[in-house]
Amino acid sequence: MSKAASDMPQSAETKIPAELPAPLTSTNTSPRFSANEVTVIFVLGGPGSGKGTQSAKLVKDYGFSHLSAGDLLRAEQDRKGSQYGDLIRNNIREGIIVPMEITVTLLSNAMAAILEKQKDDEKVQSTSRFLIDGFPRKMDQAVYFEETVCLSAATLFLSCPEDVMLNRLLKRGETSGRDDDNIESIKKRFRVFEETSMPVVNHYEKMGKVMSVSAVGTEAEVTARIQKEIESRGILPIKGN
Ligand code: UP5
Ligand code: MG
Repeated sequence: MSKAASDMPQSAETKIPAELPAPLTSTNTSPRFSANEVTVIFVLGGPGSGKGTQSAKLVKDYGFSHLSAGDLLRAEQDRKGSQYGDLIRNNIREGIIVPMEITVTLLSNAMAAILEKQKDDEKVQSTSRFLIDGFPRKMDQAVYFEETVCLSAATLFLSCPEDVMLNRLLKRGETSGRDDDNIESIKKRFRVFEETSMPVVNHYEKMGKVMSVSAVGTEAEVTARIQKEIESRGILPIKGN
């Protein structure tokens, strides 16, 4: 079992194949982190909408910790000795969602590592604010994460037409080296986003938890829209605090 999986409590009711990490919990009803102490904002939007780009800006402006589910999966894929490397590689190339237990375990452990680091440093309390980028991509992931890891405070949704995203991804694909920055994979990613991930956005929208921002325009224009939305909602300390 991988280190990530062995860090997690075992479940008696796992529905996943034995080689995958056990779910975080089956009977425990309380999340690993309290939403009173840890603020989680999901960042959702189609492939190439600018989730990573804008998250980086929010880290700088508001002191968030940024966790990209895709980046964590790519790191696990490349980690020597990972038993999930091939599975993750194949799923990403096909634009298919990796079994949620793997992604949630990676996210939960990354959050724990960051919180552990800040424990002794009262000046770095801002790191208890997390942007979780590219997750949850499916309704069951959203439920599972909120039940076992942390309740989300809000979702930032970057709304972007496919033709704009396609151009950005093809351009990035010239140099990115990402296995999924090719036209076949991109089309599959678009379809999965519409069919599987948009229902998550709609779910949080109904709960009034979505900050929806147009991701068309320059990076600076999109950033300005996000800042306006975040500050008008009053869910975060004002910039620089
Ligand atoms: N760019 C950004 N903003 C721009 C702007 N305003 N104007 C002009 N250009 C702009 O941006 C993409 C490109 O556009 C960059 O070159 C950037 O400079 C430019 P980026 O910020 O990287 O967009 P992002 O939305 O982050 O695009 P990304 O490709 O990362 O999105 P995906 O959602 O497709 O990728 P992710 O890494 O999240 O997931 C990849 C795969 O991992 C999934 O398909 C899935 O197989 C798997 N996965 C799971 O299984 N589970 C998960 O929970 C998460 C991922
Ligand atoms: Mg990204």
